[in-house]
Amino acid sequence: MEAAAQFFVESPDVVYGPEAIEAQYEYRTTRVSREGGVLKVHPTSTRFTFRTARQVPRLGVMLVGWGGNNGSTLTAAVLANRLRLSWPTRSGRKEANYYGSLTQAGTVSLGLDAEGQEVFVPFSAVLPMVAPNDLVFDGWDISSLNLAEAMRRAKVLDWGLQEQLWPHMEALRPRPSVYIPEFIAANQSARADNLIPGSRAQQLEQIRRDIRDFRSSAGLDKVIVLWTANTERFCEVIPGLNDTAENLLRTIELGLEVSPSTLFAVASILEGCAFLNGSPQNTLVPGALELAWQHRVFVGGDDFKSGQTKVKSVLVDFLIGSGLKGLQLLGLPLYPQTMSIVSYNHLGNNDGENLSAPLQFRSKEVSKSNVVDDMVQSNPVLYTPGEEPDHCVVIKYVPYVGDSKRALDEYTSELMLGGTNTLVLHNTCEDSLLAAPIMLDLALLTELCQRVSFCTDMDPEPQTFHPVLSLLSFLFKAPLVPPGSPVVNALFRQRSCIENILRACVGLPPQNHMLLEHKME
Ligand code: NAI
Ligand code: DG6
Repeated sequence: MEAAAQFFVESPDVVYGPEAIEAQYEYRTTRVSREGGVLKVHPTSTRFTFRTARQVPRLGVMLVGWGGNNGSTLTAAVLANRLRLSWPTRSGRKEANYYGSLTQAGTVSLGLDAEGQEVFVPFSAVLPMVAPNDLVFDGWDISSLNLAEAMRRAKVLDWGLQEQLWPHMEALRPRPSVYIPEFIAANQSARADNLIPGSRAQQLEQIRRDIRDFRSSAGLDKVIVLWTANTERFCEVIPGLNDTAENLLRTIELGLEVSPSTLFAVASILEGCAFLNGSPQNTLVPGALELAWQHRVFVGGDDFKSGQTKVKSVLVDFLIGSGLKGLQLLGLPLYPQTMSIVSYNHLGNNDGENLSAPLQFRSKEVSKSNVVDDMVQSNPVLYTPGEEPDHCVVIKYVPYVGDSKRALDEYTSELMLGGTNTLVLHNTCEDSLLAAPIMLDLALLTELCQRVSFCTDMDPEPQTFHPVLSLLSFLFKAPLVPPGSPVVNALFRQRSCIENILRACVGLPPQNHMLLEHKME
């Protein structure tokens, strides 16, 4: 099936062939060297050829934790859109949509029209992408409830929508999964009634069989596996155990310590399926990353960046970015010099209950806290090396509020001449309705990246993106990046990365927001 092309780039550098779009692209950047205390900046240019296969596959997504709030909500959202459902609520009739999805509800500016006005198209129109309504879902859960019952347990969707979805979701039943009690909170044990028996090696084989079975029985071209199961505790990286691909595979063979999420990552990689980790724990241990590298399979993580952290990665960028502007003007550290960030939230869903255990909370605390690091490090004038803002993260479990998470944030920064600048935010939202569109974007963008290859004038051998798919950083709290690559948390830098790489694939220059056309007489 071919996605409708909604625009064409008319340029000698871009060829729309029957199988692929090929674009010649000049990547202009800079290289910086330090010479005798002076920074020397050298503009550089590399010629790329991007090739994007136009045929979109029939794509299957397997969710680990399918019967959870996120899993059932994403499945419901795609069904509701596919069936064009609408339902009454006390504030009027609502219709299914994909709000919150960058690819489906975000736009890209193509340029100015004859009247000097910007022309926007949806992200999904830039390159051929799988249509979300065409996705096929399957997955695993340690809880045996079918997806209709899981949707009811989640208490996320309006009743009128649940009623319409029920017959469509009732037939969907999660496959049995791997339960190792010590990795998730003890309060989860009552759910665990749908388990794969046997040794770790047998469990790995079963997961691999499940993937193959889904691929063939649903007639799929591709499968992507997404972990949206409970947050696990971190696992220790131990030489000989999980530090290399060989050691990790031996560990599984011998039945030594491996987390369920790592087992799923290994199974996916061995089946040639991209694996994405939506939870904070270190699923992709060095051995799993090496395995992905060996098999040239995409992996991405960690921890969906949905609400509070998304705002944090905008606000801290704003605060520190504003400080940099003052410095450039006046040459003195003015605004803000130091800072404290306090993020509190309470929620009452099963995720909240699991996170009420100390080790699982710790995994989440780490991913929620690291998110300001790059912004702090980007401003060595405000922050000396090693200096950090005070940053405190609190999560409380309050069953009554269910999936409706409350997030309260306080940002305190210093103004010039001893002033204090305090910002306070209160956000209430259905947590899973924020997460579901992010899961969708992860699957669609990962699949698109699988169809992109490129070569350069220096290296004519076609290659694909690095198996650690850092292009997905916009969607993760603690983005995984290839070794030695800078981690970017600032939200709009992350968005620009996706936008500009997609533009490059159709031979368009990076979005520069200069609008010079409107700055001339
Ligand atoms: P949930 O608790 O409702 O769902 C998790 C599901 O995973 C449950 O149905 C549980 O039975 C199942 N499960 C646990 N261990 C499993 C295993 N080994 N194999 C298969 N299934 C297993 O949680 P929710 O709200 O759906 O969140 C899922 C994950 O996404 C959590 O780790 C959460 O921290 C993370 N997350 C959620 C965000 C949100 O906004 N909702 C944002 C960022 C991350
Ligand atoms: C409480 O913090 C539960 C968590 O699972 C979060 O809801 C989730 O990680 C989303 O966090 P954030 O910071 O992106 O809103």
